[in-house]
Amino acid sequence: MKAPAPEHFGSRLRSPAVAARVGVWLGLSFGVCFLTGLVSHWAQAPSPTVPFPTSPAWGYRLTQGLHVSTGMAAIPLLLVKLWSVYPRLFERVDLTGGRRLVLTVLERGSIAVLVASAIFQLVTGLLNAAQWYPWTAFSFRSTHYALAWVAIGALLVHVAVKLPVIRDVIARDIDETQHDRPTAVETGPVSRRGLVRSALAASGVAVLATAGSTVPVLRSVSPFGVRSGDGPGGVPINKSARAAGVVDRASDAAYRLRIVVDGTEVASLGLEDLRALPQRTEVLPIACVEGWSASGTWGGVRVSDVLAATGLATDRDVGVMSLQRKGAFRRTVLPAHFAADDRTLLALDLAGEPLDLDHGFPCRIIAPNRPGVLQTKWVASLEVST
Ligand SMILES: Nc1nc2c(c(=O)[nH]1)N[C@H]1C(S)=C(S)[C@@H](COP(=O)(O)O)O[C@H]1N2
Ligand SMILES: [Mo]
Repeated sequence: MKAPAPEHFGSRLRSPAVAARVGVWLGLSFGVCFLTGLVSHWAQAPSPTVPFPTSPAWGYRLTQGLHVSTGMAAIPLLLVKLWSVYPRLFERVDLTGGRRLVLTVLERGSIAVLVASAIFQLVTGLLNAAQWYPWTAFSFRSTHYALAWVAIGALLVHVAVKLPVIRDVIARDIDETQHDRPTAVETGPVSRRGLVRSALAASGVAVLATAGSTVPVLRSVSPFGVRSGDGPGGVPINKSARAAGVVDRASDAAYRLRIVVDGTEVASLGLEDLRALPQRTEVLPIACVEGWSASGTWGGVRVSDVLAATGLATDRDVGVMSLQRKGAFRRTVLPAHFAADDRTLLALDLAGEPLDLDHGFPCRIIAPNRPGVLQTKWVASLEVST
């Protein structure tokens, strides 16, 4: 069997005119996805040099919704783009001459890295948004983050190398043949313009099919919005009390919230003690890193009031320990400025009802502009170091 050559691929649809146009949209999606990904990484960092802001309260909901939507949008675009350029894999490479050799190696190498890292990012992101974690060998967050830099670096090199061609074909009519391979003659039922439009339409469908998990009015058109269904109080449930293994401890009538300073318990508050403190109501979203989000009306006590009730100031980071014994999210850190924010609650109620066991009963953290993963449920203790 002989390897195919570029002339075996006759379709006129495969042209720089198409690749560049789809590429521009793909580049935009990747750019927004990368920047919003950086925001998410920053929001989850335990103590970043520049503190993550507590306002606007809906900020993370917006950026993470954009992150997952632009990632979804990129999937059909990447497929069409790869389809439109892959015959070039079979091109014979002319390796004579130093300058050309360097350029070829740079171009081909950056494309190999770009394609591999782009596919890796979209596949792992998609699986994560579907809450399916088939990997055990590596941490999703650190790998997805590291590969994002690889992908964006390779993308910038690729755009720089291709810029002259991109500018030229974008300036011309899409059907111009200036840059086509001489063998590209075949015409079919689909025009180039039609192909680009279909790619964009497919991308729009991919976004709509998932965006319902963030935008309530889109729910009916989102068959894949993983958590588009409602949980108690109109907020979906991410991990149930049973799955977290906390049913007994969380429903124990003898529950007390422990306040710990430098490793020693200095006070403890029962539910009636918490109810006796000033009660506040805040409308704040749960915005999961997996892309879904939902707004809730939370009632409860300010974290700063709880600390003040035991004589503590809110000028330090507050460790939040869950009743959950296993799992990465059982302990989180509420940075000092989050703990001090008036909207940051130890929530006892959702939508006017006591918290459901699955939403974190007896109490949970709910803070503005905070990734869902850090909104710790079934709080066992608040811990401060002096
Ligand atoms: N203790 C504990 N708290 C947790 C989690 C968890 O697994 N354990 N999951 C977090 C994640 S990833 C999200 S998105 C929110 C979801 O809150 P909800 O289930 O009430 O919607 O809870 C967060 N709090
Ligand atoms: Mo989450």
